[in-house]
Amino acid sequence: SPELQYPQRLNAVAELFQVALVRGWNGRTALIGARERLSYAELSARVDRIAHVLRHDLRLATGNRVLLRGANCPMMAACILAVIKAGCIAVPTMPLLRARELDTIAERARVDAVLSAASLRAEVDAMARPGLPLLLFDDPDSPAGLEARMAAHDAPFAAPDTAADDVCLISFTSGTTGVPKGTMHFHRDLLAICDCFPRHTLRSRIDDVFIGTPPLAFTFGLGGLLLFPLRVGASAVLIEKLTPETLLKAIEEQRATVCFTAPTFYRQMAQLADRFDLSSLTRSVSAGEALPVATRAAWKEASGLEMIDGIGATEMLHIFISAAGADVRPGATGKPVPGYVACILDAHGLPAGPGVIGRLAVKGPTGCRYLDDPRQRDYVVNGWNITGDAYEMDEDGYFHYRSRLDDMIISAGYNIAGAEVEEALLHHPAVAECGVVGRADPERGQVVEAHVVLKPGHAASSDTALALQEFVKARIAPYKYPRVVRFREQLPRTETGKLQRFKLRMNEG
Ligand code: 3UK
Repeated sequence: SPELQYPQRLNAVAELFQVALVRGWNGRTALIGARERLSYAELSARVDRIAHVLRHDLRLATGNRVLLRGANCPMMAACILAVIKAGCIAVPTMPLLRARELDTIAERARVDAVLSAASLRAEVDAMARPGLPLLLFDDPDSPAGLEARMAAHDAPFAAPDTAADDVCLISFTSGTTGVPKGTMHFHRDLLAICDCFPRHTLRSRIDDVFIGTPPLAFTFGLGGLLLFPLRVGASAVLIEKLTPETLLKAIEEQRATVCFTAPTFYRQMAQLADRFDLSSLTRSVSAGEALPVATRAAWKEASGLEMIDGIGATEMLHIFISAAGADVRPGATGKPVPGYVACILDAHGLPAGPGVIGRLAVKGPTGCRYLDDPRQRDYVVNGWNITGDAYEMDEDGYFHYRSRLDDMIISAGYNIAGAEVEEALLHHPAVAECGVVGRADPERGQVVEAHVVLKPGHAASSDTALALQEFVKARIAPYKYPRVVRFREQLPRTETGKLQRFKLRMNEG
């Protein structure tokens, strides 16, 4: 589409701030953190000063890679933007990663320097990389810290000349199994995601206040809590310590209008929502995992809002199938976001019509470019990105999630999608959360096993287990019911809110 054409020479961050300047947004609020609030002009000046430090003090060159580490806050946001504006490549990492995981990333991405929040330096110090330049931020009293060095430089900073298809971001997948995969994205990709989902589906506006949970190191958060708001002159609230309660409180206090988080967070918030004023919210976006109809209904009941479900992937940078408002069909993720096309591939790798469960394949302005990884040839086939999800299309072109391809449970010859059993269980009044996996079984190959967290006041007894089994049998085809029910205090999840099914299968977490 014509609006996705960008100049051949492009720096995505310079472009965002240039547009902000020309449109007169400089006095508007860009970022709201716990301790500070930055206007577009202030954020732009800070980004420029940090870029000077990177090029001048750290002597970084165009294309050098900078590992970033910090919780969601304005300074972390400014650092990511500065690395990109400096013509370098941002390699953001999740705050909870440990030294060994950081080492793997530093090695695979061949990073040239590290920018870290002072509070998270312990794991950086423990990395086995002597001589790797390290600069700490949020450490204002240290004479060697980033803030002290910034004081020696003035805005403006002129971005070095880069091509629209120069890499500016290497984002690592959370990877539930195996070595993490680095995905490369171009300057133009950062603008393209702003001009697809938020423009056509979310319909972001200048007076929006974005808020939510995904880390900026996760592309869901980088888009939703930084790039999308900056693209339209809106503001973003960045919160370091998040619980369902603190997010609800922040929505109320900041009068947030757009919320980004994962399904389980919405489910937990729904239970507490009556104590907060959520009248400012006009859209809530759910991504990261399949959105159960029961969760959609609970959040609608609590907030009055019809959620915007969207499937995205680190490989694709952001959301590519979604639906909002009157287009929502509960149970379906939606239709391809304008700019993207999608289809279902059958067992022979051919496009399948409605009613066939197959591999989801997508194409659009963004796509998978793994960093030196043989799995590239599995993800991109004939120009289609194969996300690893089993999906089904209906007669009206809506895409329905079924399961991760490698999580499909095969029991006594039947294919059973764990998500369908989870969906059924979530409608039971005693169930707070659940995860359904296949457990190896000598007779059936696999049996369906449910891991259930009960709501307060319900007993983890064999009677409850039986009641849940009967409940599922009455809602969906009886052969899908969980033959094994295990009660847990909580479910193992990643920092991005995804259930770690492999831990359920190993009975961990
Ligand atoms: C799953 C969903 C059903 C799906 C992401 C929005 O989650 C993101 O990226 P990841 O690389 O994981 C990708 C995989 O997660 N998934 C995500 N959203 C949905 N499944 N319904 C959904 N709505 O298996 C996908 O292949 O961690 C999400 C934006 C940016 C992202 N990186």
